[in-house]
Amino acid sequence: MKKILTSTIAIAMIFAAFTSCNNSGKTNGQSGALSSNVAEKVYVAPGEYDEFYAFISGGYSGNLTVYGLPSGRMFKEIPVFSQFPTSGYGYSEETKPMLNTSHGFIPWGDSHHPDISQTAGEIDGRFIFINENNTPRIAKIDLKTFETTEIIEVPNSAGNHSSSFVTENTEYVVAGTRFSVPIPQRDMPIKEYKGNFQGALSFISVAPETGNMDIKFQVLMPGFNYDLSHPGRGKSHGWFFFTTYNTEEASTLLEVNASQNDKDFIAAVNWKKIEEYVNNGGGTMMPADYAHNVYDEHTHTATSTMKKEVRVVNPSEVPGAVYFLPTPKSPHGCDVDPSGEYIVGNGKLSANLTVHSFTKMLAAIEGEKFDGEAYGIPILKFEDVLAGSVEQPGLGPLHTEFDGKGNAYTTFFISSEVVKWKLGTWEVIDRKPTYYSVGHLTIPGGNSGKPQGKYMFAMNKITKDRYLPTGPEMEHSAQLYDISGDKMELLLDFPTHGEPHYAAAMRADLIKERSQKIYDLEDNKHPYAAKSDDDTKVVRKGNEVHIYMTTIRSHFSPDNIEGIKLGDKVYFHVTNLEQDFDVPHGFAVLGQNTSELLIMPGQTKTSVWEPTKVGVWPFYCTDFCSALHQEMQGYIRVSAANANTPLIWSMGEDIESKQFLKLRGILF
Ligand code: RUQ
Ligand code: CUA
Repeated sequence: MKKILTSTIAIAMIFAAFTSCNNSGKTNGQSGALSSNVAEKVYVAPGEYDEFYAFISGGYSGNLTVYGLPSGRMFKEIPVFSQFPTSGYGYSEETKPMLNTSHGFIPWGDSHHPDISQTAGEIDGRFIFINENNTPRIAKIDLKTFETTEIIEVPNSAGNHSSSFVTENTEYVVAGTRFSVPIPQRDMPIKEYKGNFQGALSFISVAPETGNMDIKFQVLMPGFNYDLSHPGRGKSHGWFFFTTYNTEEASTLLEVNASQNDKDFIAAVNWKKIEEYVNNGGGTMMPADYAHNVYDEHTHTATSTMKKEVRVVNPSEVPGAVYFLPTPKSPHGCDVDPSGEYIVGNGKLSANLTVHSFTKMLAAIEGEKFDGEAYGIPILKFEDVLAGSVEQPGLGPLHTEFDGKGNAYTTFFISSEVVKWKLGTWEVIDRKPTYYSVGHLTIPGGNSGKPQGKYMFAMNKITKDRYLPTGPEMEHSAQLYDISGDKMELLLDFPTHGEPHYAAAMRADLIKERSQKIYDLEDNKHPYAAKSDDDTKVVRKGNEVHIYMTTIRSHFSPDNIEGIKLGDKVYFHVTNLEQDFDVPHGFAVLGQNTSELLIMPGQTKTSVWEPTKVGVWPFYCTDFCSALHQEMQGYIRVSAANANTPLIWSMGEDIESKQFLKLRGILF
């Protein structure tokens, strides 16, 4: 016990020492950290476009934010795992099923690592995937619409952290578990963790045309913590690498107990081999509940299906498919260089940065040079797989990215810096401080065979004095560096939203050209769509009232509704008839227990209202859509439960239609 306490104190002191020394290293505008032409490098003139899109994880916001580089301007927040009143995502009847899980409706998520789809090892800009850590899920966002179109829950997983990275043809999006758990879940003593808990690594197939996700198989690994992962590429395509910590299999006080072993492992998984085994009927179907939620662009509606079983594979069933590469010391990031030869294990507590060689790994496997095994999985010898190490590059390495020109960039949390070093010679070329305590970094095209290395941005955990204070909470700060030269040059600070665990970025052209402007009204297959004012109606079915409503600048149809009674459940099905780019309408009614709706051109969305008071209640458009936006309103009358107010609806009877059209013609 005494030993444990002493080492806790020692670790705490190291952290304290480095954290405090960071703080004194602060620069300010006057200290000349930036050269004078820096402003030009990030200035995007009004009306001009940024060169890159950056998709930055929102962490505990559960969402994904979109930025432009080099300007650092935020363009959008895409709701993924959290309800989002700004658009009604997770509130509208159509999108609520997206947040369904085997634990019921979950309004929040913890998003971590976005990754863009690839074709032949290059970023293709079709989809972006992101993981939810807390209630394990993987989401897919369609980059045509910037909408979340699919979410699949990952059973047998817990703390879905070594996710969501894609293989070089997007064959799979891979999701590894951070916490090992009893599989299947059961009631058992926590102290019996060791040898009984397991870690699931899930390979989720992505259909080439549609992008539809399906869990192809899960590899059930020993009960370690699988922290991060990356696919092999080029020569190592077909393999996937996962860092592990807590190979001690401790269930308590991990800060000490999971730091005992001198080396943990990188697990190398030959997924092609396991895929072949599975395609030949290998593996076992085990019962498991997990939700698969799919959004249909034609009905504008999501459906949630509960799946009942999943295929699991034990590594011992497929000899030669899984190996352990010893890696010092509780490695976090697991990063593979663009050629696929080097696998970097960012050992958080290690003095050096370890790089393994894929070629050497294959040779060691071939020669069967093992250093024992763990739960039947062969352990390779450290010296046999080591490509080299960067000696004392900094303290607390977390993540590494590559520029495609033979250089690597590693973040160091404790010494608060990004260090540039050379692949193959392992020499440090440059180092730049970050403000402060950097976690991830991103180079556009980072996780691919062809990084688009011009910029790199660091995502920092502590902001402190970088901006005007905003109370005790400051948004995290990203810092943009020009990496086109030998030395990195700091260009810009910009705030992010939530906690930016990783980001994926790419050249803008590919996404920009394919970006969808409207939803085709003709193509709207929503069962409650009203495609013109003539289709509008109000239908009562028992105590359910369905209002088929349309919006167009600048009225609702119908805009006067009577005959609703207390105890009714009122469905406003609102179709936006506009067919112009960027003309959404909104909808809100007084007293509704949900968010507003924001309806895109050609789309139908539904808000449910259960009125609790008798009266005449206004509804209005929440998005300033035209000069007559303030006129875009209506009334709905609610009578007592036993009243016999007839159900009637109307729009514009008291205005001459000619005069009305003229008015619209003049104004728009
Ligand atoms: S992990 S530092 Cu999800 Cu590094 Cu964020
Ligand atoms: Cu429609 Cu404001």
